[in-house]
Amino acid sequence: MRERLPQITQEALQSIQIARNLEDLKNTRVRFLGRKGLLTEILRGMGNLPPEERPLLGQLANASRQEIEARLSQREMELKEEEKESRWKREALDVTLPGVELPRGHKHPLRQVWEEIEAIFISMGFEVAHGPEVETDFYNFEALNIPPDHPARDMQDSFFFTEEILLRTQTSPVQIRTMQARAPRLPVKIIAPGRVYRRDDDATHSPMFHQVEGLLVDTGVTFGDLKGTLETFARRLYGPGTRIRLRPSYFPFTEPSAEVDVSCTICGGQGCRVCKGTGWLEILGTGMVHPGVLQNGGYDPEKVTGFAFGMGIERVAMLKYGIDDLRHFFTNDIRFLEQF
Ligand code: 2NM
Repeated sequence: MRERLPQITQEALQSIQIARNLEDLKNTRVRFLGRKGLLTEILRGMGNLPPEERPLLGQLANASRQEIEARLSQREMELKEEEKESRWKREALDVTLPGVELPRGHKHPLRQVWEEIEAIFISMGFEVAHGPEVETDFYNFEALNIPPDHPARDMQDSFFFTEEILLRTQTSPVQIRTMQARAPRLPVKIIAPGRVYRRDDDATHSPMFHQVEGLLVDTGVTFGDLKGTLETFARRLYGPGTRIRLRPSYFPFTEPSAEVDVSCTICGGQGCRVCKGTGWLEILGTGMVHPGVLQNGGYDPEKVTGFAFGMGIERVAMLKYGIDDLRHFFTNDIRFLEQF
């Protein structure tokens, strides 16, 4: 037994030294100091020794036990410290690492063009007006001088909720509502951008699309004001070299009426695929506001005149970027959208 004791002590100290974690250490403690541990067995076995040998062996065994206990708690502290250290390393926030880059979105091309058009007219002193998308027959048609037998009123052309209520087919009802709210104050100088709805669906027509309409009512407004305003607009939108031309046309709510062409934004007027060889692109409808429409808005057509115009935002965007199919705007294919 006297030989076994130093041997067991050495084994225990070695086992403590090589313990890699607290679990190892706990097993070591059990193996040597536990109820059936090696050192415990020696102490128990002392009963079988001659009485004169007991005190010395008891002393030695206790000394061993104390040394093992001391080394165990020292090693335990070391291992706890190591585990804390490695947990810090695992969980620490390294502020020098590059951040996670989030994909950045941007405005839809139609919204970009919408805001560009708005900014140009705002810079010329126009205010932006809004109104409901669900309209009455009165504001959408009647007040705009669109007669009851006009084809636009047909179920084929508009979305009706009832005979009287429909989705607006243009933003002109906003102009009537604004005039009525303002009359008789002057000037009325507004643009009305927004969604409009028509029963159309092909490469150049969508059942929902976007329009900007404009209206200027004041004393002494002339066709010259109309032309100068729209020429300024076209040059701001498409560049200073842009020319415009007016062709006679017809709208129920204006008289006289005209279509406005701009020199082709792709070829500059030489003739190409986009302008179909003509050198011109049609982008606007316009005219002097019909006296009956001014009257419906609450203004006296004997005292004031006005001009109005309207354009489709999809069409302006298609001509600006050379897009061949309007349905690209609504398919939401990211490969299309991220080009703008
Ligand atoms: C167009 C063309 C010509 C227009 C007329 C009015 C109103 F309400 F003042 F009568 N707003 N917008 C107008 C005139 C719209 O779109 C092609």
